[in-house]
Amino acid sequence: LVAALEEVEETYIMIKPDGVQRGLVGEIISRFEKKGFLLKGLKLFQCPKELAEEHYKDLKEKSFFPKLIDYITSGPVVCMAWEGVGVVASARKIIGATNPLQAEPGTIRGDLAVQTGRNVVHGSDSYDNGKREIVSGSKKVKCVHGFRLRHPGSG
Ligand code: RTP
Repeated sequence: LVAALEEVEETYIMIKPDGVQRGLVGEIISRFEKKGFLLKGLKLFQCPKELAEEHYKDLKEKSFFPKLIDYITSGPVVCMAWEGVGVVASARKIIGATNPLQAEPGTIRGDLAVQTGRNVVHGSDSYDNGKREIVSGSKKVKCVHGFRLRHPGSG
């Protein structure tokens, strides 16, 4: 477990249309920056329906799936790749529970949202899904990767 926590990982974070429309982009980016993670790529992007369906393909059978696709495609999203030790699990903690009313105060959803269907941000739930989402982003969206930042203190 300790070894896993020390591994440098990447995760895919997406500010959803309500986050962009409500002017929360700076606030959300700031929370990841202040924690000490590295922003590796960023793009403002209008997600086409097909890519939204691919991104949420695991939820295809859910009754809320059509609404979810309408929501995600309702305006531009901000696609980002963030790098750091343990960033996948840590980002999920920073984001908070899926239902913002159950998310702890201090988390993004706990502080900034009230509805599950308007929960302002997405974070990959595993390292593998992060890779898949970043690759799908960079291939189809050209949203992330392609440059590296130096870690603080690496000289
Ligand atoms: P995300 O993928 O967006 O980071 O969210 P999550 O892992 O916390 O939650 P997940 O179960 O993967 O659901 C993805 C998104 O679907 C919407 N949702 N609506 N009952 C509902 O109406 C409902 N349940 C989920 C939310 O926008 C959720 O973030």
